[in-house]
Amino acid sequence: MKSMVIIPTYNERENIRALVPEILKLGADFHILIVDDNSPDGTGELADELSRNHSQVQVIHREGKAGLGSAYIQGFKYALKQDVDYIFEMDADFSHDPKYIPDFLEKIKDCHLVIGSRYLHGVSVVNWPITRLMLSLFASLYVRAITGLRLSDCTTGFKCFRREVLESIDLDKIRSDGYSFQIEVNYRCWEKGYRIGEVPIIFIDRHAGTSKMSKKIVREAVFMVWRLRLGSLLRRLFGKRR
Ligand SMILES: Nc1nc2c(ncn2[C@@H]2O[C@H](COP(=O)(O)OP(=O)(O)OP(=O)(O)O)[C@@H](O)[C@H]2O)c(=O)[nH]1
Ligand SMILES: [Mg+2]
Repeated sequence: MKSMVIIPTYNERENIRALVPEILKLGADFHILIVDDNSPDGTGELADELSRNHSQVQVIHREGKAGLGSAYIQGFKYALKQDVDYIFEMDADFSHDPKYIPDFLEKIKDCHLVIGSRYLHGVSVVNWPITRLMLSLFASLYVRAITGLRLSDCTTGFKCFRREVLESIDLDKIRSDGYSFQIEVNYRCWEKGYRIGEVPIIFIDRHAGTSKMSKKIVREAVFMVWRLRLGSLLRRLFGKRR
């Protein structure tokens, strides 16, 4: 079974230099797709060099910073054209340790989507300021309360999809970006009746580089959750097939 690990990057040069070899160590069945938004720190050039040296590494270059969500959508479309069974989402900054990838593959045997959860057995987040942790925990509670989505960690960006799940979702309809992108994708899978499994991960704050977290990302999520809820209510009212 082949996997493609999609890593969106913006200014992650030092991180991908170390991360790519870690993933390649997992074996020949692992392919890596880096989606770089013309990072000023030269991540794109380093990604090209890694791709020249390792046939398992591929790179998509985009013109400028266009957001995490659209980077993933482009990555998903690319991955679906390849001969791969599983498609991973993963951050470049070592918050997501590749050592957990085998746990995802074990779990996905009886699920359609597996998410790496920071809150499955208590809280397993290291080095985050308390405000950031509270925001993340609150986000999951908020999503659960409004949408009914029963996941311990609704905003995690460490995930593994069976290819058929992504094939069946209308990717062009997903427009959200930061936290909301993760919530929206989970919701779309859940409303289609797909089984979502969770594996525990220890999440460590970024190794290097700077954070892209912003108030705008939080605001987007606050409103997007209502859009999902209302959308599904309206579909039910007017009997439109999902
Ligand atoms: N291609 C692309 N990648 C992005 C963009 N924004 C963020 N990323 C990448 O998406 C991943 C997650 O972003 P992070 O900045 O780590 O987000 P976070 O984990 O919520 O916050 P911090 O770790 O505090 O920065 C990282 O690999 C980023 O480099 C973007 O606009 N385009
Ligand atoms: Mg991060």
